[in-house]
Amino acid sequence: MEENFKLKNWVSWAVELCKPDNVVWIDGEGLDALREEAIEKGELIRLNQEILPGCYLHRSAINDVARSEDKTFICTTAKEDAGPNNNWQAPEEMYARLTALFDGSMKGRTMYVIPFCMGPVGSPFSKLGVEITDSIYVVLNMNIMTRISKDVTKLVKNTGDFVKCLHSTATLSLDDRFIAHFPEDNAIWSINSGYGGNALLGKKCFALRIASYQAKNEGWLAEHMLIIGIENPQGEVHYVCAAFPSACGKTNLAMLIPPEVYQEKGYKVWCVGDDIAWLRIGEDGRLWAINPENGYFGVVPGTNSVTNPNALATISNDTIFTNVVHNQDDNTVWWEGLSKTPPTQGINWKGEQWNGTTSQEKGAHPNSRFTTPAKNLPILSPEVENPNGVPISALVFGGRRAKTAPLVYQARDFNHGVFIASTMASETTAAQTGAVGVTRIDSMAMKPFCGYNMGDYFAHWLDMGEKLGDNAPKIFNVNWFRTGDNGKFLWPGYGENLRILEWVLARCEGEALAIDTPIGLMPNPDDISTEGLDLPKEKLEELLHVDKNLWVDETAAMREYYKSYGDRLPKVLWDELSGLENRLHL
Ligand code: OXD
Ligand code: MN
Repeated sequence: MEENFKLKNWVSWAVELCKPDNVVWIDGEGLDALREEAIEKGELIRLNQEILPGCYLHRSAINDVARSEDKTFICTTAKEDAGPNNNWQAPEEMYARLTALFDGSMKGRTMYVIPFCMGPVGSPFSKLGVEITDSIYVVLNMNIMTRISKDVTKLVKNTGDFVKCLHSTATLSLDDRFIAHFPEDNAIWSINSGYGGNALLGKKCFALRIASYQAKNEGWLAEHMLIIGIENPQGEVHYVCAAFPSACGKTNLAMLIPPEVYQEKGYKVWCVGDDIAWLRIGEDGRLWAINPENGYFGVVPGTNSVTNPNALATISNDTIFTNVVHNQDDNTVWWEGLSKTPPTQGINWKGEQWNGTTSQEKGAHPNSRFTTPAKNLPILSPEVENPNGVPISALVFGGRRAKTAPLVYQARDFNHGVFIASTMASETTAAQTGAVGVTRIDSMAMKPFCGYNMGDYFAHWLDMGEKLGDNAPKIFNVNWFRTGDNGKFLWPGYGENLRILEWVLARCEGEALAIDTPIGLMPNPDDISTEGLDLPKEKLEELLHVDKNLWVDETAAMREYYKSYGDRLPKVLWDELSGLENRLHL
């Protein structure tokens, strides 16, 4: 009873602050009426229901198309607890600033209250949240991305234990846009953005920033990782988690279709998750993972029947498209990379008339997205609802690097793996506002998502490694994006990435050789199967080549980066860096 009070009290407080005209509770039912309302208001366009049943198009404000990292804050009492990896403001100051902005922000609007569950309902991994929002688009997206039901509402009421997520699109003012996290209070306040990563608060804000903080305190990990199961011809499934920065192909890897020669041998891939993994040490001492999400919020451009046929099949039903081209010929959607025949009668992501054969500008925004339910994915893992998750054999990290990082290498041991992951760098993409193509260190692909000081986060990783001991998954680094002198990608990527994961898993099973190099353990070109693939050996050699001079420059950047964490950086990692420097100078 008292627990139920917590929810009621919090909602009453939000009503008093935001002053909506009415309040609607969301339990997953009756959403058709909301869809109709959104269509009437012009927030959604119903697409051709014969070709794309259950699909809708949304266009966001032009200044609101990506995560706003400069507007994202971690508000801990002590500034050092947020760390140099986060923008910080004192909680009382941020609360005061945002209280003024939320005051009356929902006048003339409806407030939606959405109790939701991250992770399978009833799983020991799972966590509850409640998002308050004034956006139907957010309600409909949250309904795809999280678990929402009468049972979840009951659970939230009965336990009173939930992350408080307050969101208003308010005026969409860029100047007053804030995505503020209060890890010490289990609270998130987001205002003036309707973009997924800023507004669907179950995703980055809760499942990564708040959850990473909870995970540190409770002894588990919340990571920016896909989870896939690789079934070998003997029918055994081994699971891999892989972390890549935003828009570096996690969704494509999570949904990969094995190359034909592998299919013929009986290989299959099962997708558990494409973006976030929550990992715990199981009773058997191994690392187990669940996907806290219930759908996919994927980058659309480039998705086609070659790059990701599974995604294409999934998004032909029950999907919300955001900021793609509206093809007026048949009331469907189009984006760059879908086909070679763009519509001539189109409306671009900005809402302007657009002719794909004559226009110089892209029709879909580079960070345009689909939101689609996991249940529609043809290769959805049967383990996705398993409350205990799946056991993880390997942790793979990767970035987008034109040179420097080779196609694949393995860490010597867990601590070395933490070092590799903490210093991994990648070129920025359109998933965040700001310049594209700038190389930056993005530790564990979590730099924009870690809800506390990353020095402490590295220490937590090392601690997890110690607890896991011999049961720890092996750690690898991959780079699908290496280019040759002509600037073209050397590696074909997509389904062919299975060839690399095959080596990774063989290493985990002690069945593949590796050579010791200054940066870690690497395959010989002959250790990577190229059966059925037209890839000259010289290319594979180039992909696996390590340029010592580039790595010496790289270690200088690592040193600068580590310094920014001051005494919060674990000594073990300084030792690992010195070890790498020594090996490079030999
Ligand atoms: C995402 C991101 O949306 O990383 O997954 O930006
Ligand atoms: Mn992501």
